[in-house]
Amino acid sequence: MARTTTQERVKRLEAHLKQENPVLAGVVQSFRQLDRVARKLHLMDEDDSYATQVSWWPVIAVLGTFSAGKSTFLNQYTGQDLQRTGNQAVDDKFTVICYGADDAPTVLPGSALDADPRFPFYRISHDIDQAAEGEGRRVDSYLQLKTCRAEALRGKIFIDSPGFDADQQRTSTLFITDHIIDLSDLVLVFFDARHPEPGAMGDTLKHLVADTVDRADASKFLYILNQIDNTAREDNPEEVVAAWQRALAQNGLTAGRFYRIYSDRAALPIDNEQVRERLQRKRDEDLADIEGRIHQVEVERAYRVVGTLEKTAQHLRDELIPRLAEARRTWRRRTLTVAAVVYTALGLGWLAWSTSAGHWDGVRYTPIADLDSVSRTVVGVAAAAVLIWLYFYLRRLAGRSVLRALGRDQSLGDDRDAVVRAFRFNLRAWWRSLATSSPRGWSRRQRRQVEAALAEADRFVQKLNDRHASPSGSAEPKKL
Ligand SMILES: Nc1nc2c(ncn2[C@@H]2O[C@H](COP(=O)(O)OP(=O)(O)O)[C@@H](O)[C@H]2O)c(=O)[nH]1
Ligand SMILES: [Mg+2]
Repeated sequence: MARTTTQERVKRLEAHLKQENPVLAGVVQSFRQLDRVARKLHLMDEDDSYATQVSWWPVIAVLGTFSAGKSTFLNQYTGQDLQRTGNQAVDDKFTVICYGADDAPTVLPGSALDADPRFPFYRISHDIDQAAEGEGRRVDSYLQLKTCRAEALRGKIFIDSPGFDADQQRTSTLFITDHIIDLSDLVLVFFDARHPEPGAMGDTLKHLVADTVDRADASKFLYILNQIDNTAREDNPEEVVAAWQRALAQNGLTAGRFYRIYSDRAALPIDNEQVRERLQRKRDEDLADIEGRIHQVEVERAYRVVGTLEKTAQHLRDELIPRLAEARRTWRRRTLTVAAVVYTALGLGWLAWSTSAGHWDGVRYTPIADLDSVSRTVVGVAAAAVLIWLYFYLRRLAGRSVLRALGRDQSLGDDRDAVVRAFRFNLRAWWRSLATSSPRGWSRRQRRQVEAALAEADRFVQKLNDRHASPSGSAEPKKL
């Protein structure tokens, strides 16, 4: 059978992960195993995969004002000259940056992201269209994808953004910014210490700070005052920082997650030795914190993906299969009830009719008494055939009524389509006995495959622990 496009993509995903994170490549294999089980049960379309429902990479977004040093930070972090930098607004696109096997950085247009479910912008053009009509076609002017073989990019996706200015932003850009904020695991919000008047950018602060501090996922935002080296030339460097802290506090950010850094590469020389040392120490501390957080989301994401594998397998075994078995039992009950009623009615009706027609002579049934044995057999077989056909007819009627009930069953939630599809597949197997409640396609082999996926999930957690747990045993990562 020709492999469908989704399956093709999942294959590519696996190949990609083999280079980047072999543990997760194994997880893709387990997802594909579950896919096969689900397809066998017809719970899943041929062109579908559990693997596409997982976000495989943690997303780290870098947002902030124009020329705050976002691109410089990413270049430094990756050790590559990936993004152009400069004080003029050099790029007005969102750039998704991820690991690629090629030595030379590769740039792909936004439509590549739009079409690829591995990335967080899958079908974004459709969403952009909803926010700003007609703009979806221009997805290439909003987004691009850069891949590059940089160790620092392994296992994560960064998003560099054009400078944010709430007053000048177009609906579509605002929409993408909000979309990015929603899907990111970590958001670095950059401000620029060169502009010591944070009061002048009220709307921007509102969007990037006030609107973010009360979110349920507020802890994923890190607010970074960059280019702190510039303050060295001020008479009172601390005052610049204090002004920012006040502005952020006015926008609701009172505690923590406020960092002060600068880029070694881009910084101006700091003459005052004392000031230099102080700024640098603070910078090193804060940078270590930020990098720690980046590493943490990567680790958490890996655990979460394995957790999703485990949940998917358990859900299949403990919810979907029992629901289908239950549906089969209802089907059997209804079939038996209907058959009992219909056969009894038929029997009684026939008895009444034949009695009144005088077919019974004592204990003999006269209409067949005169037939020869061949004809008797023919009549008997014909009668049995009609009764058997009737049974299958009633069985199908009962099955259809169960199918309709499943289609209306709100308690199935997101599983409804899958369960309906799988049950319809059961209905078609007229030869399978209703005595078994085991869903069609669910044999010992399938059960073993699901158990194997669960066992694998445990092994993956072990492997991740081996990789990420600190050898001293002090910080055993939680199983998420
Ligand atoms: N002095 C100083 N300049 C910086 C720093 N980071 C970036 N720059 C400069 O600021 C300008 C804007 O940087 P860029 O990374 O393009 O900003 P973006 O618009 O936020 O991506 C560039 O000329 C950088 O060289 C820093 O920490 N200190
Ligand atoms: Mg930039």
